[in-house]
Amino acid sequence: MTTNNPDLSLSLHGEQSEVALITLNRATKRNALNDGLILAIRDVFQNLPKSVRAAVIHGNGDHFCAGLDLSELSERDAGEGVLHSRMWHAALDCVEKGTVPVVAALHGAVVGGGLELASACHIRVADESTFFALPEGTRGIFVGGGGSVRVPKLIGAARMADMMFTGRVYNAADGERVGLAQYLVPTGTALEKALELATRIATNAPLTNYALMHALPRIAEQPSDHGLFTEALMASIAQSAPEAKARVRAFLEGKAAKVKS
Ligand code: 1HE
Repeated sequence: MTTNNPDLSLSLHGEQSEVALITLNRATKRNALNDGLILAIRDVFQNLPKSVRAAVIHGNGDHFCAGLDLSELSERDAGEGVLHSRMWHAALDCVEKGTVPVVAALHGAVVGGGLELASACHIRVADESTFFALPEGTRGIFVGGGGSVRVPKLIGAARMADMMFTGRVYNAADGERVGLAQYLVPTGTALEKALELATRIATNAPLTNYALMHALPRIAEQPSDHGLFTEALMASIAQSAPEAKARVRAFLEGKAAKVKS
């Protein structure tokens, strides 16, 4: 299935078309994100088909994404630069605060805006070819796609500053160790693993997934007292949903899977 931009495609997977696979299709430019591609990402996440319960994003070719298309950087003035960055923010907010959890399947370069895109996703699966970097520091620019907000939440401000001060590149294993990815898998298997995870996520109650996407990150940023109160509200809403009651009943009747080690 194509989107309105040939550099981005969408296909539906699973018995009920419950998993959306979104593919960056600009391998000759290492999936560098030009304005058209950023707007296409915004549009695709804003308009996912109703059947979709979870999504996967990955890149065609040897790399996930080489970041901002540097050939477009040329002649923006300060005001245009603000609007450009805000355009990225709006698009990546549609990924992070959209309707369904998003799993990023990573390989090769996950750099600059590519890391900003990956960090807007809810789960990152990196294969062993993956490397993470923020070359903005050495290109004389700054992150503008939400990186200074999202990356420190994954690895802390000190590690992010180090990446930008020194041009440090994290390989896949070190990236997983510091928190840039939650899963590390053999080269060539990130997409398979990401689809497996998304298929599993799609079986959760939608309200639980919604709470994980929209309540948890807000609670984590609230003062403890506020956070505990918000948690109580969310817990109460979730457990009063008919689907939650049915799932708990199924467990008590021995009809639902147990937690396995
Ligand atoms: C690009 C870009 C790009 C590749 N914009 N065209 N991002 C960067 O600073 C990363 C810049 N890219 C790289 O360091 C390398 O390209 C890679 C390590 C990702 C891959 O290397 P390689 O050897 O596989 O490919 P290549 O030969 O370097 O690139 C292939 C083509 O893609 C080539 O174009 P061609 O016409 O000569 O074939 C490259 O110019 C093109 N290409 N990366 C434009 N990024 C919201 S703020 C976000 C801030 C940022 O993201 S700053 C950018 C950070």
